[in-house]
Amino acid sequence: MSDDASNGFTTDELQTTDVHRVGPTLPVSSELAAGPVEPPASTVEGFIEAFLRELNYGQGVLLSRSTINDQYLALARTVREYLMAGWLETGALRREGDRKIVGYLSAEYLLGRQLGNALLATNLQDIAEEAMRRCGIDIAALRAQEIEPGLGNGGLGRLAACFVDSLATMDVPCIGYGIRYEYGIFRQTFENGRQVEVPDSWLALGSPWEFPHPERQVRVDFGGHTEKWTDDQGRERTRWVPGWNVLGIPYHHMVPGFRNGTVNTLRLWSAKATQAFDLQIFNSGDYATAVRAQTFAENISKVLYPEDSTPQGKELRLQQQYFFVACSLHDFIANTLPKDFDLRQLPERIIFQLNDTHPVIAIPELMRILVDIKGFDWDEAWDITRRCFAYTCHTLLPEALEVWSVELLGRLLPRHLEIIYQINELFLEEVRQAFPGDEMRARRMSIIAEHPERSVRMAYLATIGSAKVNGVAELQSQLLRDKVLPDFSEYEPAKFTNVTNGVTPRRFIYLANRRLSNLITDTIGSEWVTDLDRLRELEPYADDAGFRAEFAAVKQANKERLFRLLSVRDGLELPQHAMLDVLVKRLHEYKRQTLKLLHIVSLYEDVISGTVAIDQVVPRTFIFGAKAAPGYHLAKEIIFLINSVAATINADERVKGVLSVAFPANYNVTLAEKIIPAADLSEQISLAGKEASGTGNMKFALNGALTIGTDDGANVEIRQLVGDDNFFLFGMTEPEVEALHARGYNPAEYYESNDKLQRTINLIASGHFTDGDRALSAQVVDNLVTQDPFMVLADFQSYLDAQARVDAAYRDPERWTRSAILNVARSGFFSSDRSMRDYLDRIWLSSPVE
Ligand code: 26V
Repeated sequence: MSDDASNGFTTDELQTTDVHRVGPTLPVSSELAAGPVEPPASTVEGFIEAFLRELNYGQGVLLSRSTINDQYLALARTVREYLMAGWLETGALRREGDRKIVGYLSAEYLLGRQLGNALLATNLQDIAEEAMRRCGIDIAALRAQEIEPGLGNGGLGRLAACFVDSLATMDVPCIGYGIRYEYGIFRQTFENGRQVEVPDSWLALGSPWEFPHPERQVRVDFGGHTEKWTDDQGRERTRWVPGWNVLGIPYHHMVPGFRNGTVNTLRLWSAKATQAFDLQIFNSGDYATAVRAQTFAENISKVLYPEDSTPQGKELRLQQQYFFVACSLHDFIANTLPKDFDLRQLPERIIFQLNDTHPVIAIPELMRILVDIKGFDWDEAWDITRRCFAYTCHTLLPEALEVWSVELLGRLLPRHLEIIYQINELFLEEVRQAFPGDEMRARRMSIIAEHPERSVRMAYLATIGSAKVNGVAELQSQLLRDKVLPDFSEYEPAKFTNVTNGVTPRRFIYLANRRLSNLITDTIGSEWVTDLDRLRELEPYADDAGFRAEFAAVKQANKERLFRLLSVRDGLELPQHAMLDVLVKRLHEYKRQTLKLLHIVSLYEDVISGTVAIDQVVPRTFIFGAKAAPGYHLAKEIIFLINSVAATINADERVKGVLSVAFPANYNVTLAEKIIPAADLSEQISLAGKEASGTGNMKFALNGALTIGTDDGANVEIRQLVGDDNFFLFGMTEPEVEALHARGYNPAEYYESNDKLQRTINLIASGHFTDGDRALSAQVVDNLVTQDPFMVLADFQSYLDAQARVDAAYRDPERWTRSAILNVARSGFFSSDRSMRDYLDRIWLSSPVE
């Protein structure tokens, strides 16, 4: 990017790439060609014609010679055509209008499969199915061909995907910015019960949903040093003299709204070596080094980091963060804003929402653009910058808060480090003025931490540089204010707010649960799809025996669909009529998969020890789904133990058909869409005060599962809405957890004093599930009995008691179904459309627009 001085404050000197602008701009309608951008006719015949054209002329094959993959690609491109006019139009309206745009900055987007969603958005499901049938193709086989873009780890990435869906559906202008990882979250396989990671080559068979734009490349600098210089007005300025650079190539994805014609854009950046860089080395004759250098540059977007809780301080990760942020800011300022845009108006045109701290380097980057390149005075630049950003914090775990060592940051981004120091100095001056003599406070609030090494606290930088800071559920937002950022919330209380997470009903009800959708629509009409509060109208039907029977039949059919899938996919044969008890989420100690395991083993132990007769046990099938970060040793031991317990219980004739455990490998969005609609019981059992929100919990409730859960994250709000009678609460509250910590928690006391707990743990420790090899369960067992950092043993009895209440409720099918219906009817609040309205009202429109 150019670093020359400028007099004006407009966008034009950032115009360093090859974007070709046609001007003066024509009205959108006259720019749309009559031919190819006009969607094919929305008839079966029109669809077949477009499909065959794609197959023949796009894919280059005849139908009779085509593979399933050919057919899938042609089908995807056909559906794309129907979205194209809307996409072009939406883009033009965004550029020409003066509405404030949301720039969602997220290192992760866990999108899930695209075909079904595109068919849904265009209302082409039935037409496409019939068209394929007439071509002799089973559309289900084509759907199954798609590898989901798994460009995220879990909740945070999936939330970003739900949010962009809602914004498009609500016709809010939004550009989602992120990274086009060549490899997304790893594919999980099990070998002898142990997790083995396989690279996720999601691009291998072609990627019909993305549009590369190499001509819109952006250069991103790294390294080097800074220099002072004096401009022609005699002001001392700084310029960054970078050491190396890479190119960012944008890949565009369509984000269609639900049948409203709006198609927003997701812009994902891919790294490429710069030519200049190559040539220099190639010319020196060192071919091998040149190729290595190229690989080095392209490594930046090669792979998603699969850790989602403990920052490793990896250099490549910081490179990823700056890479996509620099590309995105540049893209917006130079290519999206009009050429002569007055940057003093920037906060009126854009709000960059920071999805956790991963994109926070955008704050000093915007300062650098404004001060170093555009020649703004610091104060004015800072005033603009602070109004362009808002920050969402997604965690409460102290170890998940990102910090970057000053050494690394200064080496990779020397100018940004200077800017951060300057921001910090001026901010701490303000704090000292507000709290004279309170030097400890200033030290606590410093962006720079001194121990264990000098480093930059990204959450502090985000808070200081943003107009608003939000948590993702009521409880977490409160704890954020009280425990994580107390000094900041005391200093600027109005900055802090809550926006409870939500999920998109399009994917997680309509697409995932067609049977339930049809039942709901037949009962209350179809408005609920974009107005989820309408689900309330189902409440009276909870007391209608006929409706309950239909509802129960939907659940049963979903279970059977799941079992068919698990049989083919994983070779699992599960009983048809058992309670489906589901725990699916990333594997983490705080989420307490081990607590679920103890419950299962205790039920099993009751039977094999003769304490409980088998015919007294409510039949249950337990489903686990969980990936562990590859470097998270204990999490991987827990996975092995779950698989060991599953193998033993499933093979034991004494509990056959009554207790079954399934752990299908590679839990992802695609599998979630099959599991969640089939679930009876949703397990949300984190230690209170640890799960920021959870979003799986919402998906289950909306699909008619009852929750057994702690008072944590959004569980609190789910329980308040569905009512205590329809939610199984257990465990300590967050203040009780704190109090126990303060007293000194000793898990051994619980082990010693609870006979059932002791028998359960002893059975695991005995090697019963590990072919007699005690060592194979020792790490998990020892950790529980001696450390138990997330107080599994302390909540064990309460959990068992709640599970007994679950059994009692399940024995009464009418009562259970009634509760399940009320869960659906009362969970409309958890639509991500509502979350988006909250962001709009409380955060994005907080500065004047329109
Ligand atoms: C953190 C880190 C730390 C550095 C290493 C790489 C990495 C990658 C991702 C993250 C994000 C962790 C935070 C997160 O995923 N939080 C989850 O956000 C969900 C959406 O708000 C929320 O429902 C979950 O409760 C919360 O755990």
